[in-house]
Amino acid sequence: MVVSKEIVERAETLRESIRYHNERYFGQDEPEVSDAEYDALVRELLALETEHPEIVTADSPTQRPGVGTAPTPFSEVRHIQPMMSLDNAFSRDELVAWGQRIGRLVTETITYVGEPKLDGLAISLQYEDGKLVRAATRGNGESGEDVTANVRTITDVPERLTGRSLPAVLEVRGEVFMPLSSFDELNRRQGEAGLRLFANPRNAAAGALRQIDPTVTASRQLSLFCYQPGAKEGGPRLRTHHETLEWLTGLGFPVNPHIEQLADLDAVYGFCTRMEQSRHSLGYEIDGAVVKVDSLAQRDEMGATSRAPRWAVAYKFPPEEKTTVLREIMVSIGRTGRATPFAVLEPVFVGGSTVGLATLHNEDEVARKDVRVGDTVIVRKAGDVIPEVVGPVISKRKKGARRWKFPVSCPCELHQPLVRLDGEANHRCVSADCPVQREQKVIYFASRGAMDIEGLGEERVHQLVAAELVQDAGDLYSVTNEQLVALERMGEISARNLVNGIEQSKQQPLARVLVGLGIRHVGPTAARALAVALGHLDRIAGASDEELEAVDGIGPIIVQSIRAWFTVPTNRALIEKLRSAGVNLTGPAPAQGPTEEQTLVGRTFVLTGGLEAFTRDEAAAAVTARGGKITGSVSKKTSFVIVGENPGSKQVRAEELGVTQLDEEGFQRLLVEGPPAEPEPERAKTAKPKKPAKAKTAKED
Ligand code: D41
Repeated sequence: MVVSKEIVERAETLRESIRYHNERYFGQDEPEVSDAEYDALVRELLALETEHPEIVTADSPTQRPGVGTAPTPFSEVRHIQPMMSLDNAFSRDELVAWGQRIGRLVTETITYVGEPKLDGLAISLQYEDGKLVRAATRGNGESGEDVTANVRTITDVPERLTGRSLPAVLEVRGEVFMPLSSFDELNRRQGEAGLRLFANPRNAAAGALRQIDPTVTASRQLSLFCYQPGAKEGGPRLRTHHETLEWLTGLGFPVNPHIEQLADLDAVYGFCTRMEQSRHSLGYEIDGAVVKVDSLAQRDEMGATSRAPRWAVAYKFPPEEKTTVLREIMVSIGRTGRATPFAVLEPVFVGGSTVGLATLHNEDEVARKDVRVGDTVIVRKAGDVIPEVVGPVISKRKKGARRWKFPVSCPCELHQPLVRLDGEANHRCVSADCPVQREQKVIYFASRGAMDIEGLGEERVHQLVAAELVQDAGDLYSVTNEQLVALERMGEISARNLVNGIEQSKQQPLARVLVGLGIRHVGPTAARALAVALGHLDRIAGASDEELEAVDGIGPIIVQSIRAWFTVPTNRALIEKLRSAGVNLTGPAPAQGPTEEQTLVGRTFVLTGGLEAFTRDEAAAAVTARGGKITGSVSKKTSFVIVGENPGSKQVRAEELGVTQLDEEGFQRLLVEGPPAEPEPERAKTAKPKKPAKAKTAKED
């Protein structure tokens, strides 16, 4: 049967838009269509291809694993025994403290077992009468997903156990991972087929395990190492962990050959450092070492907390550092005109993703680090998320490399002067007309901590401003569907979604509008307090200093800043635009305000010095509301130290340990915008700053 031209063409159109949305979703983390709309495209294509198999092309997204998968096609299984997690230690001190703590819980001397900590996915394998009956992911520890069919394709996983006296029921835990050779091979194939590359082996392994089609999992070449029996009925009596591992080996389970018995804490630390030194020669990724008490009787005595056993600890390697070449130092202009220097790097894979850009904070920071264009520099991920240049490798400096000078004018087309006022750390572009500032203001207005307008990210705003459709946030509300469709890379669906997103944002509570206005020092906390206390934007604008200062958490500096903002004519004009567009200007936020996005999970903060817009409690509340933690003292574990006025010894400590410091503005940004998205490797490769904000500075300045 000959397939009509229309069908062939329709299929190709669908493929093109699916690829496009994949790129938005995965590559840029900025989807333009809802999941439902995306699914509809995939379903239509699948239907066409199923009906006419001859039109399937090798590069069709349907041939790509993962596309069209329902959110979770795997059924949930409860683990017979919960799969606990691991407590962490980040330094020799913390490791020793752990050893001493558990030493007090038992009378006999403790011996240990050290294991490489694989950076993969924990899995539970269940055997009945020696036969594999089920495999499940760890999930939340209580229950995971049934991935039996896929796990059966992993050649390391024994289908049948060998040896005598097999337990009737045996559950074994281990880590599924993707060896680097498989990872490289997979990305080579992905690249050849013009498909998205995986950012790291762990993501690739996770993707491979969650395939609908087990033959795809099989082609991804996963591996397994086991480390722990769970539920067990029958089998030998075991007294130690090393005996247990030998027994598991005898049954046919793969056990990591680098596991060692260790006599004391010195030996434990020695093992950890050896592992760190050999981490890049193992053929798979590890992110630390797991240290466990060997004696099972002692383990029983020590017991567990609600989440983790006391008898084991994960020693996490310090953040990985790599060297690369600093190609260029450029300056980006923020919404307040602040000029931030940043490094353009030869892209380098570090801390789990490719880094091409890194902030250099301000002039003094560049001078302190003395990084120069052309230098070989050390790069790492601060707080596990923010790329950072640690410093230059002086021995590799080229002759004639010159100290960097802060550019004298703004990189925007107006080239207005950048000035650094006395007593300030930052340069600012003082022009009220600076188009880059305007653009940044609109980006901030639309960002998720402010008006949260779906589909309106940096790229889109840039397009809108460049097309002169938008000068300030108020103009967003008069942009029409027709105007949007005329833009490049903007389809009908995207345009419609964007118009809807903008329309919906009119209903956002006053506190979000206030944040979106970008008044200095008025972040989410102050904004909410103002909205609750005064109830309408006009009342805030018209309030006396006394009235404003009477609001909880609002001090003279914020009052002054609010005052200053409302006197600027363009700001007043913005408010009038918002008003006539019908944007909600009344408060307060519903008593049970929107819960914050959990953008700071796993990050630890320490506060030092006074902040303008927050009391200590408010700053702490802002962090914890987003899933982060506040602690009292700085350690290597600390992700960020927030440095206010007159900071104390904690800042010194942060300096010593190389913990990233954030000033109040940086902290506000982190709260509103969340940690920066990780660039995908193929995007970062170009490392071309896409915004004019990051336009090249005149080096000859
Ligand atoms: O290599 C690993 N990633 C690893 C993970 C390991 N070698 N041992 C582990 N041991 C445990 C306990 C002590 C709780 C049985 C683990 C994990 N747990 C683990 N993996 C993911 C969450 C917990």
